[in-house]
Amino acid sequence: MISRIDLRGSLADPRDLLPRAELDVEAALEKVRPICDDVRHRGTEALIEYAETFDGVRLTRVRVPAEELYKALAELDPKVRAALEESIRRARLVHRDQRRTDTTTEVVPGGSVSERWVPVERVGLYVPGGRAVYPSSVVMNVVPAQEAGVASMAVASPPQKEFGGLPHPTILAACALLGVDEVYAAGGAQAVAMFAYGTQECPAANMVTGPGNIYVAAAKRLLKGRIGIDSEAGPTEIAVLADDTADAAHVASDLISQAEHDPVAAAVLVTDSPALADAVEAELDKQVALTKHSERITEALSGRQSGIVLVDGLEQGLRVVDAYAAEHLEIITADAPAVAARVRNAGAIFVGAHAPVSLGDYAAGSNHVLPTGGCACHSSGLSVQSFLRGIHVIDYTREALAEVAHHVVTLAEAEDLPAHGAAVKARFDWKVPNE
Ligand code: HSO
Ligand code: ZN
Repeated sequence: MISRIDLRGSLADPRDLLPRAELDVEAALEKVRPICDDVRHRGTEALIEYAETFDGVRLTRVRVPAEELYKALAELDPKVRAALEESIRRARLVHRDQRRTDTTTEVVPGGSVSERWVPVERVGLYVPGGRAVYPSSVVMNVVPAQEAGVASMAVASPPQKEFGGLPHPTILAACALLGVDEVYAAGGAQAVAMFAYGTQECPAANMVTGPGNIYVAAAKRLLKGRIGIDSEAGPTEIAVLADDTADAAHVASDLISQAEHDPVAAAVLVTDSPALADAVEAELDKQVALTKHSERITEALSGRQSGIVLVDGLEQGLRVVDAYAAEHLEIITADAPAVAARVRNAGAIFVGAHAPVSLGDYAAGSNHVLPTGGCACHSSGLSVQSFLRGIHVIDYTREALAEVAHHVVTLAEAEDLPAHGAAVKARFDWKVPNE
């Protein structure tokens, strides 16, 4: 079912040999542009019409009444509630520690530059509602925003026919558990446009985060600038770097776990052990047949974006996983912490035999909104930092300015911007010290 790529002895750039699913966000742009414009001009009325067209529900309002959130929480299965509470508790522990402290650097006596970390004022968090229902994504978006100190936040999730036009009750319950009471029944590109432009019911936000389908990604690309975004978030990916110490059944179950998300999800095993490769392949055949979503898992594993990659040894294995820059990377080798420490590109690294990706999806304390599509070579996952802006504060006395004024004037002249220099000269009656 899964293809094999033999890189042993190969000197080629692994990037060219490891295929990825292509997502044509550009093509979706043309579809979402009129939708976003419509929401911009007609607001709630447009959102209600799109809910009818895309979600098959007739809404009278888009904002979910707060009573519905508390009702959903009261009706939530106590086991799910306990699990979500533990997930929230762990995520808070980790994200609280991410908060950067402000810095002040005295450049010269009387001249300092500070960096003040200030939270974004208002954020919109998008929670998809398609193939799967992800209350865990509510946790992963809300917790870092709250720990960053974001004062105003709203959640949007598609209206569900089966629940009378409300978002899924588990999503509503998760919002209530987290203390978020501003929730909208809006999905797709129209939800992103609602946050970007604001509507009669929903004030515009400064930033929108959260995963979504290709239309959500396209709307984020289109409206970026007008509104801040986290990332475009493509299909999920797992890469496993394993040697002959790994348990083939566990490796196979981890690959399957992320293939479960989507027929275009990617699962890649990189190993120097042909015996492990054979054993994992056999395990995949065995386990996929027994799992609930075997159809889409089979599609994901047999797609050109997935494969078992054979390498000469760990050194080449590390080069391959760095080139791939996976959203999730598991290291299941001898001395896994040492190997993991050498990885440069990954959204998140799961170390050793007892840290499967699904632990991170729900309850490790880490965030599961991570860079996909190779973006891990330049971007990070969602964190407290995503919701903060570092503002430089420049504070110079007359004496401190005097000391450097001639350099400012020189550089302004070198750039043929004499008015820049004049702004400094004027403060010294046009007689710049040291000039
Ligand atoms: N693996 C997904 C997150 C998730 N898994 C949510 C289960 N629920 C992307 O990191
Ligand atoms: Zn997952």
